Amino acid sequence: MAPSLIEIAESVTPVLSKVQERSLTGDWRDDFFRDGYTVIKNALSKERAQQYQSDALTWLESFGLGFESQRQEHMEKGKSSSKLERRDLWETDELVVSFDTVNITLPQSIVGEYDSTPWPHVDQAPERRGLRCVQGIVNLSEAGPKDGGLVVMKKSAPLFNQFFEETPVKGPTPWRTAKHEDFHPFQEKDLDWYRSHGCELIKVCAEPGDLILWDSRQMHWAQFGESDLIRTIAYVTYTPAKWMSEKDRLVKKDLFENYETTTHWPHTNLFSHGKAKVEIDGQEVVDPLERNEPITLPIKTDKLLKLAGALPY
Ligand SMILES: O=C(O)CCC(=O)C(=O)O
Ligand SMILES: [Fe+2]
Repeated sequence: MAPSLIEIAESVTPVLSKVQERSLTGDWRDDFFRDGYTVIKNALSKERAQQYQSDALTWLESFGLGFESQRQEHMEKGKSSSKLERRDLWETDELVVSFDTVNITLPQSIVGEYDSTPWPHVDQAPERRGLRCVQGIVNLSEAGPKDGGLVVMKKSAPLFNQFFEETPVKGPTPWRTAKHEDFHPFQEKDLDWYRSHGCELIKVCAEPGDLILWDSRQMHWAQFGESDLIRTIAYVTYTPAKWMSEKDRLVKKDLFENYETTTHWPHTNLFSHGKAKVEIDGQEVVDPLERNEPITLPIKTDKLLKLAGALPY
């Protein structure tokens, strides 16, 4: 039987004591450390979030696949003014950012019935102990109770070690080869284990412009919506640049220069997703609609290059 535990190469050991041993701060961090997730209201103004959503949908239209005609009737409306809020989780400004995706989930009225089976998982390898990554969703559309959105097992993150000690990973772990080192899928019975340890499932509700943060050790999944709304979000994660080895920085620099996406992790677990593929005449080929560079090229400021790992701090 294949070994189940993998060697996680961490040439740079994150220093987390300051973050983990913090006393109460009276802000969103208290909720985050207690519950394993939090929603920061108005990280972006609603107007700005809606503009980003509009840009994302314009991008989708650019493939000319017929989405243009359906767009207008599904667009959200609503206006409010709000302030930009920025707080620090890692107590440093020297951060690196993930190259993750924008998620545009079209409603069933456009794409037909979803396969909406829950897929509870964590995005941190069981061998990687402690708080190492905090995932983020910048919400660009409404996420109400009936809209698509994130589901979390509240308070599960701090039970990560205990769970894997009591339930060691056995047998082959094929997902580890799927361009993602940091992932573990759960089984139905595992939800009961967490529930019996005081956790509960929460559908995270948020408005356009809100930032959802969750610990990568927290059980979660994306739930499809029943509404007619186009779920539009950006996955954004930041971690301290000093956690990234020079070897990983060079991998990241290469991914950046080739406009590639990778995983939720900014400083490690850097795998290219490769080109989008389609099947033509029974052959898997690069999608003819795949682009080698984005329509809008990034403005390569010093700050951006450092966040991308292309320049060291
Ligand atoms: O889209 C979501 O709500 C969560 C998807 C997910 O599992 C993730 O981003 O790690
Ligand atoms: Fe996930």
